[in-house]
Amino acid sequence: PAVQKLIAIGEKWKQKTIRGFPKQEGQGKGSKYILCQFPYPSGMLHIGHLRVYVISDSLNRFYKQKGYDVIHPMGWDAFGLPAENAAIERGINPAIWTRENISKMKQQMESMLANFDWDREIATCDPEYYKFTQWIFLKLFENGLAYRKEAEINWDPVDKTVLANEQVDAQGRSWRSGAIVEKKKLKQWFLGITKFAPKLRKHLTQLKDWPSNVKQMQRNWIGESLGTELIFKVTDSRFEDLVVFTTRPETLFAVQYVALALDHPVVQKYCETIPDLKEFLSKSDALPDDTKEGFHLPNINAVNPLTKEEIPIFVAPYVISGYGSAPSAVMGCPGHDSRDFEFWKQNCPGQHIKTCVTPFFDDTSKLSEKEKQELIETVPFTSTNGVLTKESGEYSGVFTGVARKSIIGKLHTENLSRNIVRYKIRDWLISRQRYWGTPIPIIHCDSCGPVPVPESDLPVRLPDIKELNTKGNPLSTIEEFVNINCPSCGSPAKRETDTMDTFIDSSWYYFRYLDPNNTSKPFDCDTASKHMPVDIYIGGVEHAILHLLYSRFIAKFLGSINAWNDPTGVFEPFKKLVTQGMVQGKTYINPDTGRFLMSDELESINDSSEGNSVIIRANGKVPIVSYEKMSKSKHNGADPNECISKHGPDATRAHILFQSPVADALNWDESKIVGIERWLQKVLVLTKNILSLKENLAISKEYKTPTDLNDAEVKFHNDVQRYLKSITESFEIHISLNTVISDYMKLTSVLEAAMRKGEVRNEMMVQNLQKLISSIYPVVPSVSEEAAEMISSQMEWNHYQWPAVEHTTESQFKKFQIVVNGRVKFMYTADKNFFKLGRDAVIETLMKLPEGRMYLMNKKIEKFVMKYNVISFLFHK
Ligand code: ANZ
Ligand code: ZN
Repeated sequence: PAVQKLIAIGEKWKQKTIRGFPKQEGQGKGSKYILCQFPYPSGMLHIGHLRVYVISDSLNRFYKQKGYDVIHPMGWDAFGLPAENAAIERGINPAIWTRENISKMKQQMESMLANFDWDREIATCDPEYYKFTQWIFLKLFENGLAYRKEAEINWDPVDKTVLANEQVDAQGRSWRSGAIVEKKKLKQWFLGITKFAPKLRKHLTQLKDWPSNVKQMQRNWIGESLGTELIFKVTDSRFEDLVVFTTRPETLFAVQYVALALDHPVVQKYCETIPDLKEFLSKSDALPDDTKEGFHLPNINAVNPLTKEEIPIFVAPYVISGYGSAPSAVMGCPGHDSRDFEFWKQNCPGQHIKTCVTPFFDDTSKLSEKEKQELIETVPFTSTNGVLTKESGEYSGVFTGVARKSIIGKLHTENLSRNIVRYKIRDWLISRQRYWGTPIPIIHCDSCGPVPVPESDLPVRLPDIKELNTKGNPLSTIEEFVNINCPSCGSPAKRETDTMDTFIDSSWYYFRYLDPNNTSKPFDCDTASKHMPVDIYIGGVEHAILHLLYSRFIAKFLGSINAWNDPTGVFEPFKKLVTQGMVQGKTYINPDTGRFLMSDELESINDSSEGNSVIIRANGKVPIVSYEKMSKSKHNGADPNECISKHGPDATRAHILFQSPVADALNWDESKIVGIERWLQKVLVLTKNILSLKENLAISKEYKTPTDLNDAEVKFHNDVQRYLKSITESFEIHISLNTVISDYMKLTSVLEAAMRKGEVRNEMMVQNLQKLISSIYPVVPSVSEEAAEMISSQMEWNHYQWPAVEHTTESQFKKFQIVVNGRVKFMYTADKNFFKLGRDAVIETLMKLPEGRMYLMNKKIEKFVMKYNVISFLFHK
């Protein structure tokens, strides 16, 4: 019944809470842009969504109560494969499927009482939106940042489309379908993100409010290395010099070969004359990335620029191509690099390994002689710190760092070296051979080449299709779509039929929210500049690289074409980033078979020692229990709708925040929600009880905490302030929402205890009850409204205002120790300014007390001292 009440309260206040409350007048704190990552409209809100939206909605309501103009929008990342696949399965248009899902998910967001600015709602599949995705593409094209080239690409054989590098995991699998990605050569569209690599890298240091692990992931992905290009001349004059990239020029004395990437021009040239090489190349495509296969190029050697020694040249798939500006080549140093070491062992087995760097031990080294010797004998010795050996000519005995600089300098004067910064990141491949995405606004003309669609012809609409029945790109089969005249010369031409990666749609949506109805521009410059960057961005850590890197790139690009202004000049889109941890489900495994068990295969038993435990129904055994990422196959999913309908929206919201810190993984355990339900009931009962206090109930709006507090009131007042301060800071500074909930509970208990003991005056009880009810509003809005309704029926107050944290006070009273001849004889509680009465008045007052008469009467005072809380008498014996 108590739980029923919470559900009913949720229902009663649903409309009011999702609409939110009117702007708090006269506070003028400015605006706050609080954004959570928008969902893909799959049709089902899952528990991970619920977690992000509870976090962002709580912050939204908190800042509104504080008097900010909060922007808290919601929309739909609506293009993408699942819609297309679902449409193929069901034989309907993906647009219809998507729309239906959007309306279902909107309802689910409403049942969790999420308060979003629905007047800013966008869906990336709306022509009004993708018109401007296309506009951005055209601007990129205009600036040389969108181009088409033949490239070896990642092909997902299941979804039959190309993937960006960022969308292939370390095991070579598609991030979406999980299929092993194949390599193919195709003409594709790319965006020039590498041009922004230096800024994307550098500005990471300015993102003070981003989690460091996300910044580290981006740093690794961008992969800046400060290195040197060295020139190796070759002994065959038909070829140009080889340029190798190295971060370790001081290892030149131990270089034993040069290795070329498969697509190096020298390799391509040799290929024409050596059939074996051709065969090597064709089979190399299938080799894993860490392969140490090699092909020795005959009749040609490279010349070490420092020692002038001639060394062999290999073709080696482990040299990554297209990485950096020059064609890829490395100098192979088996003695100091593990990859080179493996390569050498495989291709030149048994041959000598050169070294030129040896460890250096200073006096403070803690290593034993044995350990030192072991380190000296380690091959390869890969540390960048050490000294050069006697094999290193004039550099022998010199520290690696010093030798590096000096070798670079020497070779530089001979035009054989130059310092460069190189980035690992590649340009962003955005072509997708699918229907449900933003059409690329380009027309291919035989005489003019790729011609941009004129801005006035945007959007290039996706042709309406009744049904999609094959995978692959249906646009190329629609004649009316494909055939068009060239906007430049008028002759018959063909439209581009690739659509864009959906990550482009989501790379600028936060701008569109600020000006969602603009029909002439993606967004107004002044409006965007006023509200950007987003103050708090909340989302999953799985987007650490993909979405967040793309968004940073596009925001910077839009800044570079003056689409928005940023006085700091960095054009970073997200000021503070909150990455919420994954929600994991309780998983039961049969210990014998390793099979995941469904809930109806399990049975609860009451084991008195351990509380509730679970056994497998079929065999009575105890299953293995763990928490894992929720998935259908593990039968460990939790349904947010079910939780809301069983426990009400507020308990669900508070429970999800209480279970773990926002950044940590959350092990979903619904049984623990009872603690939250009890707390919410306590709040309602407490409200009722305080309101039933008879006297002095109706406090005026101007009621201030009185100054004549007794000890109990002082403690009560100070406890309340302490928790309020902690709650405020948890929202404002730490975003520590689990502590907010525990502070709510403690605050409630403070009021409850005071109520029970009756030591605090009624007005103060009511005043601080109001503070409690206002402060819980961000997380549990319907219970807060319910309690506020009860209070407001008796007095006027604004529960939407965040309660001010008052100063803590000291007691008006103090306990004094009365000391006679060095011993404490009794205590006396008096106004803390009791001393100020002066010696005679103090003594007179004390003499009136029974204890005073007993210890102080008829004695001759030798000495009298008042200090701190001690009143000391020395009597003559
Ligand atoms: C000689 C050397 C000696 C190297 C040594 C390392 C250790 P980071 O810092 O990760 O960028 N390298 C250069 N280009 C490469 C390519 N296209 N494919 C594969 N490897 C390549 O690594 C820079 C080092 O990676 C470079 O320094 C080069 O090997 C290798 F004891 O040059 B080094
Ligand atoms: Zn033309």
